[in-house]
Amino acid sequence: MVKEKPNSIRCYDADGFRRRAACVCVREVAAENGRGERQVLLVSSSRSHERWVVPGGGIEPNENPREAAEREVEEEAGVRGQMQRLLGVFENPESRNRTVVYLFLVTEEMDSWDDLKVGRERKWFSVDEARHNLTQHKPRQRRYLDFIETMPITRS
Ligand code: O81
Ligand code: MG
Repeated sequence: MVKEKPNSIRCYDADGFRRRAACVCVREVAAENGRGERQVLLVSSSRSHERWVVPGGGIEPNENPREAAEREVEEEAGVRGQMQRLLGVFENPESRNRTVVYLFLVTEEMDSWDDLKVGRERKWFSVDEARHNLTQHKPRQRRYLDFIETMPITRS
C-alpha cells in the first residue's frame, strides 16, 4: 500500500527534525490468573502488510502533539479512547524525526476508518508479541513499550 499524503503539511523543530505524535493503544482483557492482561494495538505498515508499527504520524500546523496523536490513531487504527500519560519524546536520528508518544486506553473500535480504505490493518498483540514485531521492523518504536505493563490506567 502506498499511502498518498496530499493534504498533510509537515512541521519541523528548529533543528530540522520532523514533528510526529503517536499512541501506544492498550486494552485490558481477562486473563487466566484472574488479573487483567494488557494488550497493544499495532497497525500494518503503509509499505508492507507483514510489518507492524505503532500508529502515529506527522503533527500538523495548529495542532498540539496530543491532538495529533489522537487524530492519527483514529485515522490509522480506527479507534477512540481515553488519553493517559505522556510516555516520552523519542528521537529517530536516521529519519530525522521526533515522536511525542502517549499511552492511550482504547474504548471504541470503529468498523470503518480512513486507512482501512487503503488496506491498513489493525491487530491486538500481547505486550511481548508487540515488542517482538517492533524489534523486527521498527526497533526504535520498541522503546515506546518499555514501561507500559506497570503504568496505571485511569478510566474516566
Ligand atoms: O503520514 C512510515 C510512514 C515511514 C516513515 C514516514 C511515515 O513517507 P513518510 O516520510 O511520510 O513516511 O518514513 P521515514 O523515512 O520518515 O521514517 O517509515 P519507513 O521505515 O517505511 O520509511 O512507514 P511505516 O511506519 O508504515 O513503515 O508511516 P505511515 O505511512 O504508515 O503513516 O509516515 P508518518 O507516520 O511519519 O506520517 P503520517 O502523518 O502518518
Ligand atoms: Mg503514520
